[in-house]
Amino acid sequence: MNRVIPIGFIICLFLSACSADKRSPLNTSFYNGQGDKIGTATLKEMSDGVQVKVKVEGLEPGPHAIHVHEFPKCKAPDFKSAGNHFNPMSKLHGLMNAEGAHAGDLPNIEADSAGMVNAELMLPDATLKDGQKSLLRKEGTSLVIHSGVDDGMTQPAGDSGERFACAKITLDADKNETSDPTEPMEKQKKSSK
Ligand SMILES: [Cu+2]
Ligand SMILES: [Zn+2]
Repeated sequence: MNRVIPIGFIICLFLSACSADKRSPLNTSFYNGQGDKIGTATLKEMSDGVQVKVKVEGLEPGPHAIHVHEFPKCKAPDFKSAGNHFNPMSKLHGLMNAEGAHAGDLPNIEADSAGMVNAELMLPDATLKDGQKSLLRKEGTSLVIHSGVDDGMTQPAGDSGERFACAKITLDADKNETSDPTEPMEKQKKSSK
């Protein structure tokens, strides 16, 4: 179970990218269930949380749920590998829930009639620095866009429908732009050869 610690340490050694200033802004890419890149996200450490800029195309027009999920694993086609919502403070789901919200909960994004999104969101209970609320703690986390809408209330995930696209939030997320989404474990094996 504790195997994640030495692996994280080894990845840090290879990338020498573990100092806080290299963590922000952090760029990553969204891939859909067919493995096509459909957009990008840029995460930036701010005084009041982490800003998330999302640029995506190829969505159904209308609102879509988007959340930070707990694992940096975007395994197509269903992205179940991303796990539940990022929830370090053990709250309930939903921005409209009195006992919420998960630190990874975000307002819905709205795709225009061409299926494009250009949104600027905020994660007030997250950081890119070290600590319990860090999006980069352990191996990292991920951003998931759903086919449906988050109702802000229903447990455990707002009745948001299928997972349509996924972007890893890891220190090396932007170093892998051109290749297929790869699991951190596989990447670590390759780079140690
Ligand atoms: Cu989600
Ligand atoms: Zn949630």
